[in-house]
Amino acid sequence: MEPVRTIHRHIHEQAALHPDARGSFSRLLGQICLAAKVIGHHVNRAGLVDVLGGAGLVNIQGEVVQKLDILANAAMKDALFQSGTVAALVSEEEEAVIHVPKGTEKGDYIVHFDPLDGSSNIDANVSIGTIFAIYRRKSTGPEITDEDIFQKGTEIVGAGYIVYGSSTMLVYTAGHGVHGFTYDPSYGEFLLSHENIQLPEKCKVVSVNEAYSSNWPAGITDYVDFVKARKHPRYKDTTFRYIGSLVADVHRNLLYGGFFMYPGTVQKPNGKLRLLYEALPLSFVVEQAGGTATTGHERILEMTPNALHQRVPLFIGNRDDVQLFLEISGYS
Ligand code: FDP
Repeated sequence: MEPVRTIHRHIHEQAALHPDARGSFSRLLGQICLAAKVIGHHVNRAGLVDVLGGAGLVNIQGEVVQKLDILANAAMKDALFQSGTVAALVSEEEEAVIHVPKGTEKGDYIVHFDPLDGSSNIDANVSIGTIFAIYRRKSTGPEITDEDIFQKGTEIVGAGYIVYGSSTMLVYTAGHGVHGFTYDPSYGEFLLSHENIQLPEKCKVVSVNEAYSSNWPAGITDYVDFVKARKHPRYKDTTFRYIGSLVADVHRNLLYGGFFMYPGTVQKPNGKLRLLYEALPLSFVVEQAGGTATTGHERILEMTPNALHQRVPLFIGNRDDVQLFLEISGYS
């Protein structure tokens, strides 16, 4: 029988790579696993209990809030506060920085998260996910400052996501490779299923919502047409697939090889995706897996964020495809 490797064992092995580790980062990751189990449980039971559909609210982004968004947000906050390791949180669902409640143990980490990405797909049973990035607090005073919240992606100490799909899978990196764990309901544990994920060389999939193509800035269509022509050796067997759940699109491309784009449009030059809890964590994961991510002008991980819910155009995936995109679109 194959030895069973749980995520908790893996986290402890990774912690051993940092001789000065005091266990709080491991505790934090452990609590994200707990939140993933709670959210996964509710996602799997959606339809059986009253958690599907809108909550009758609109969030700070002007988007309809789903009941599962609220539930996932609460699960992440509860789990992270219980860890006693966080100094502050940023969530897609909340307008302002979330401070640690009075009487709760504080720690040194700042966590940015999107509790349920792709939530407009929930009612159709399409894969959705949770995305997170972890930073170490910079300031030393009693108050959380902008310096703590608006760090560059190069300062990330851990990032990952959970996909609730045909199974629930947690993918994370703490800077030593990208590792994937599949939830085994009979053990109640995430078990190592994808060790050291590397982006495959080939470009199996290009993902983009072409509905916006008439409003794209010049150059984007040139690249998309170049792929469709299927003349370049990279694109002879490439297919277009767009789930419309960022986390699921990026996860599929990470496993199959590919390139995801969400460009800005003439009306919305920064596109739709959010820097802090969508683009930055996924860019960190994809870079760790050998890929890259850019706005078309700047490496995502080197951007200095200036607002909690800031949006950015995102071009993420295999290095060769990002390079070809930059050349053909004329962005480089
Ligand atoms: P959703 O609105 O369903 O939460 O940023 C949110 C997001 O989904 C991404 O997960 C997804 O990639 C994108 O929006 C889809 O937007 P479009 O429908 O405009 O393509």
